[in-house]
Amino acid sequence: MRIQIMGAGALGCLFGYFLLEGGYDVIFVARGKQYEALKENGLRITGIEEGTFRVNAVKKPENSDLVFLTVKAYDTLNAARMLRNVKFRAVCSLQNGVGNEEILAEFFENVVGGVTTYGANIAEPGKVVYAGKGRTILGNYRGDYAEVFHEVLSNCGVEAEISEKIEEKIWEKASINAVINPLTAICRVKNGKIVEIPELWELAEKTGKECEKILAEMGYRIDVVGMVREVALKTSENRSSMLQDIEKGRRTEVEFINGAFVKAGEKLGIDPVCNRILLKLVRGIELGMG
Ligand code: KPL
Repeated sequence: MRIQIMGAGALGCLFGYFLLEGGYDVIFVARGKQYEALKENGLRITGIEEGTFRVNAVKKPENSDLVFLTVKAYDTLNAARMLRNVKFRAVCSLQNGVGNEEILAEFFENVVGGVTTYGANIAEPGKVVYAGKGRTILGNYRGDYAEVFHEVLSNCGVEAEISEKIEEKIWEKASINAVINPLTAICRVKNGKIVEIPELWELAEKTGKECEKILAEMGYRIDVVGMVREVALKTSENRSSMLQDIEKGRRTEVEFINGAFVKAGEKLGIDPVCNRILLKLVRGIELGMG
């Protein structure tokens, strides 16, 4: 079976590696230096597991059976437009943020929503650090392919769960990111420091409670504060994806994370003070980078 990783960055390469280990024919769609490095030297994995692999790296998507989408949320529309030109049966998003599946569902019949807390960093182009084992949850957003993606991951030793409430799980993951990511990105600290530094934990709790309130209004009862604590401790040595983006001078996904809570809060009559401040601070850093 041919499986395509659309967006072979840190997380995309980690899942691509799992798929290679599971014996699948994997296509890595990447760009820039990452593409060059993957093509020239293959994929190097270090951290929890190690190995070097020759990989099929391409710049544009090709025909395949399945697609895992791991591009940044602000690139989803662009990726969907590129994928429209090739043939595949179904796409599964493993992205951060809210709204990706909605965009995909406008283009494709079989869309699986997914969230994962696996941690991965790019040490240098083509070299990915497998930093933390996580949980992966999949669910049908449009069509009926969640079971197929689940079986593929199981065959690779990646334990995933299937949820009938994938939208709730996407918001749940976004709430964890809404707390950990901007605080680590603004203060330039690893995830564990959120719990360790009292000043940061105070802000984490306030933001987490605000997310809980917004989610409750949407009908989701989620212990955001408890989950943030658990994930920050489990991935304590990880640099959040937003911190990595800021360190590399790249745009972040803050608008699809805190921005989504700001929009939802305003719509539901809850003033999203913490999310708005974090959104504006991260936007300030992004714009200040020039
Ligand atoms: O999803 C993550 C991210 O960095 O985007 C967490 C779970 C916070 C791990 O770093």
